[in-house]
Amino acid sequence: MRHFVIAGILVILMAILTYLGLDAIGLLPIPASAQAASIDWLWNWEVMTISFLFALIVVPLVYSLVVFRRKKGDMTDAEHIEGNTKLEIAWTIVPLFMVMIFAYMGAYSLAETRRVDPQAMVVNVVASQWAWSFEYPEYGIVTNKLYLPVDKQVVLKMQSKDVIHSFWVPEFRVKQDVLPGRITEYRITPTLIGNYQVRCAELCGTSHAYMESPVVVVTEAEYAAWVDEQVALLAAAGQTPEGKGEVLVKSNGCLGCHSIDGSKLIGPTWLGLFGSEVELSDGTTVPADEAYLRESVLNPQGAIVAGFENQLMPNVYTPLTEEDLANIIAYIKTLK
Ligand code: HEC
Ligand SMILES: [Cu+2]
Repeated sequence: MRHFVIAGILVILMAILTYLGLDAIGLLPIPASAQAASIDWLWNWEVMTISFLFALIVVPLVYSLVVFRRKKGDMTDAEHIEGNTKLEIAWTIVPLFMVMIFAYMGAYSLAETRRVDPQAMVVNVVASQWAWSFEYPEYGIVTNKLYLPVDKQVVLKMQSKDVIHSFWVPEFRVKQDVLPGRITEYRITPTLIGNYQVRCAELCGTSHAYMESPVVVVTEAEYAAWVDEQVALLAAAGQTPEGKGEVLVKSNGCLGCHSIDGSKLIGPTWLGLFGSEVELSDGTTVPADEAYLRESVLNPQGAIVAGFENQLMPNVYTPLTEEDLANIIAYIKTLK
């Protein structure tokens, strides 16, 4: 009996220490959505249970190893135990109930994250190898940064152009696959103003690791101002070829890989590209004229820019019309 009491106290101590230790590591990033609450609640109960089970197994094991060690010179056999029906029933029923309780908690938490607000705002998401593109259907805005107003539910209607991707903002907690040929929904209510990243959570090819885009949560007023600004830009853009080109490169996710400010992303920057001499991986140099830009988009596996890998630029832009291409080139020309 004495052993049970001591081991019992040690189990409780060990469970508390394990839980506090796991909690202190900060296994989850800060929660930034209303949906995070029920997920973190479930997660917390699971970590507590895991800590207790860990202690329940490890403490009696180590305790027995130390306390019931064979004494020197003791050659007698251990006591023979035939089994214990009560114990066996207990260790079948107790875990069964625990698993059932967790199943219920899991279902509750899932239902909480899917709670529908009929006022939710809609954003269409297109994933492609290896960029995200966001469309605000009410305004016709297309961008590669997801702007969201705080404390308002948004429903993302997501679709992939090629393989399976997965939309994941760790601070929002919820994760959802994005499939070709089918629209999947992702509901979230951001609760914390700040900058986040959406990252693809489904291995989708060579540059999967770089498939990230900014997610910006702002106040209601800042959001309205951003929408106005984008709508004005869009109206102005519709007038000129380079304006149309800018809209096209945003909606096709080009800016996920090409910067316009000189910084190096997955692909070369477009700043100062037109009219420059491009060094290719085979050591030759070509002038970046209209023909070269056109060829680079239609046949990315042709000439490869030195310092970049082949296969990284996707081969999916053939649906662009000649006019689209001319507009894109007109836009690239403006980036001096
Ligand atoms: C997934 C990343 C990615 C996307 C998306 C992408 N590109 Fe590229 N692009 C690259 C890489 C990497 C290179 C350099 C390797 C090569 O030449 O194929 C490149 C090269 C180019 C070049 C030649 C640049 C130079 O400096 O010589 C042009 C022009 C270009 N891309 C245009 C586009 C356009 C237009 C789009 C959108 C319709 C686009 N790219 C989308 C990755 C991408
Ligand atoms: Cu992906």
